[in-house]
Amino acid sequence: MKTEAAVAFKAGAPLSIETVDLEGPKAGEVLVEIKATGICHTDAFTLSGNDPEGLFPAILGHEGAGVVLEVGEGVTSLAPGDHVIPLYTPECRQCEYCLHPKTNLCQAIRSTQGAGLMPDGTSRFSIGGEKLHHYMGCSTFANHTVLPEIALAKIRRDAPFDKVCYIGCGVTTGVGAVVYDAKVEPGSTVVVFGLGGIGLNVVQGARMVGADRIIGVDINDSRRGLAETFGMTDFINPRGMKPEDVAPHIVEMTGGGADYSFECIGNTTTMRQALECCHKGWGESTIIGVAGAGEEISTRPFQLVTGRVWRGTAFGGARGRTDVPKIVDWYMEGKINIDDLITHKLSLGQINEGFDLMHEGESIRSVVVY
Ligand code: NAD
Ligand code: DAO
Ligand code: ZN
Repeated sequence: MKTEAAVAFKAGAPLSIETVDLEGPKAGEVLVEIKATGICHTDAFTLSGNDPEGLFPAILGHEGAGVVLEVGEGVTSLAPGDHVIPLYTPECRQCEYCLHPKTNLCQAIRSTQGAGLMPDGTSRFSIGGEKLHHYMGCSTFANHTVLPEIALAKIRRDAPFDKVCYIGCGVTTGVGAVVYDAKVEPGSTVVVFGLGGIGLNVVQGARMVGADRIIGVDINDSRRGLAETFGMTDFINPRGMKPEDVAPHIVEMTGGGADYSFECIGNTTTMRQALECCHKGWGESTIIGVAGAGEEISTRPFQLVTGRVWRGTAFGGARGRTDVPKIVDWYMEGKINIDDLITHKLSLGQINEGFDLMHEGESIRSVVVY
């Protein structure tokens, strides 16, 4: 079939709106009509050319929601008409990783997904006979896409696509990091570095589980008001502070340090601050932000010897097919707020404006509605 897509022909160039060819689903695969997709920093990172694993030409996008149109041979858990959210972290429920209680990093299709291909080693997308790579196994910047069955979460039909698409990455990553990975307890003191599309979801996750104090750290003062409506109790703008003074300042204002901190920027200096603002003996810091290729983190090992814990999370520790439908329920029940984080709605033809808004710090989330 033919479908409309925003194609990334090469790094550093704007996306190009094209009519592309899409082959139907093979065994174990599903054809999905994407109804809406968020534009995330990871798409921009890959498009910039700084992603060492970035492949071109490709159809980017990994934060979508849509409807199943057709299923391939052997697909049992989905049928035409089902509403779904694509999963860049699949859940096969059979691999060594899925069967281990401590990780959500299903490896069933890891190697082909990383190579921009479907599990059989081929692509379903092409243009003028030239192969186009899939992206993060999702390619939601196409109106129609094909995914493995294990990379689709079936969700309730009354959930609005233009909101719940954000659960495909940002919401789940932020809320999930609090709930599934760090397992923040009621009454905790939580520090969130970076109040963007991920950090604001950490803030609301911390509020949801009953944290007493939620301290936000951001160099952009305009993030303060929105963060307060999501549960932030204290705000720090570190501009003008020496980098080495940020953690001691937080330790002092919390009377000993954070129970939990989250780095939601992707900056190795703030990763160190996030660890070192944690409470001696028990404070845990979770890295969510993705640093540039080749960058390294550092701290004095005594920080760890004296009981602080440094960890990281991908997709909020969520097992997509199991947990994403629950997060959709939390949204529909009013337990989490997505509407106020979606600051811009665009058509596919406006997708490059969405990247501009992100780079200018003007948007929290732009959503393309097909
Ligand atoms: P964003 O740009 O929306 O938010 C970043 C925020 O950090 C902004 O508000 C900015 O003002 C603030 N900031 C920048 N430099 C700062 C500094 N030195 N000190 C304090 N604040 C600073 O980005 P986002 O969409 O929220 O993504 C955050 C990070 O999370 C990115 O690195 C992204 O790639 C990563 N991410 C990780 C996962 C995962 O599974 N681990 C998933 C999605 C995104
Ligand atoms: O299993 O080795 C693996 C890779 C898992 C990929 C997880 C990526 C999470 C961070 C990237 C940001 C996603 C938007
Ligand atoms: Zn698995």
